[in-house]
Amino acid sequence: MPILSPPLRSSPVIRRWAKNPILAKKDIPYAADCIFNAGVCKYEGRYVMLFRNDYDYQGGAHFNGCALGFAFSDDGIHWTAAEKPFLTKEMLTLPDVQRIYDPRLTVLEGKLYICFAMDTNHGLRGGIGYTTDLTDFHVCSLSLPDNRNMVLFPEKVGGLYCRLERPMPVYSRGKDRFDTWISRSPDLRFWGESSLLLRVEDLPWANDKVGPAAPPVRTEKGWLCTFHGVDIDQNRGKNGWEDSWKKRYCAGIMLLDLEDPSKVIGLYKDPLLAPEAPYEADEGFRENVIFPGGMILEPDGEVKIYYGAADTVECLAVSHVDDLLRLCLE
Ligand code: BMA
Repeated sequence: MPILSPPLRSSPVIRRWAKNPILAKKDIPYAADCIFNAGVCKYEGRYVMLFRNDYDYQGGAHFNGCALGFAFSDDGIHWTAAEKPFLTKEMLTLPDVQRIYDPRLTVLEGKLYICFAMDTNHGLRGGIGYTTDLTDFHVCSLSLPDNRNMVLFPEKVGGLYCRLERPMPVYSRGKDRFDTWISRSPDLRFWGESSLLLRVEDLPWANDKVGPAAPPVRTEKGWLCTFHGVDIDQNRGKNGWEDSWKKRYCAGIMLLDLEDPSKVIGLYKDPLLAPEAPYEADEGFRENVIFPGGMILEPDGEVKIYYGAADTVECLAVSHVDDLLRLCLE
């Protein structure tokens, strides 16, 4: 497929892993169709990934199944999926819940937290939970509708826990025009002190939404944060398995103040990663989607960024922290 208009290109400082995807349906020992939008962290001596698995495709935009599954790795590159899913639709006991998806992982005070999106019959909620042994699941808080793409900072800032999120205001902003916010909490349960962080209009390449991607990573210059930015064009037609898919998702990068993360102190004005590779732009359920959910800063400065491609497979791209900081601050 030709590059979408307007053309958007990835930054030269980031390199896709040559053997992408790093995880796909063929790697999963149970029912799976699309493996994507994973959270990734280092936990108890290994790399841990929690991926989204949409399965039992019914045509159009509909999958009967949506599950979350763990995979593990010693190097962050080669992954082995657990034998069974972590959470399936059938395991959800609340009567109102339809599905839980798009997990993000943060190790905070030694505990493995999972932020997630939850569709209910009465709106879309963002949630924060944790697991103690990779099998149990405890929910700490659920937002009011409509909110999602929550990510937790890996430590308290100024004595409070912090999260980024993307509420979905409809009445004040028109239909689809969603921005990134930051909120704070004394206990991970009650959230407030919310403020607007990054607006769609801050990005020349987005016209639809901007939301948190991987949980923030501490660097000496600030909190390094990826985000997703979306542009929509009504002239786009067939662009995946559905009759039409008109959006494009790219990854962006910014830097937040270490002491006060409600301040953006650096922002790269172009996309960090734009859909270009065949598994991002030409194949899969929704083409032209890059949706990062995990970022790991290695001791030697390498940064691994994990992202869902085309809502179908999980991929890896690598860069160096100094290059990413330069992009944000130039
Ligand atoms: C968003 C979410 C993501 C998905 C993206 C592109 O609204 O549903 O899970 O990757 O759309 O389809």
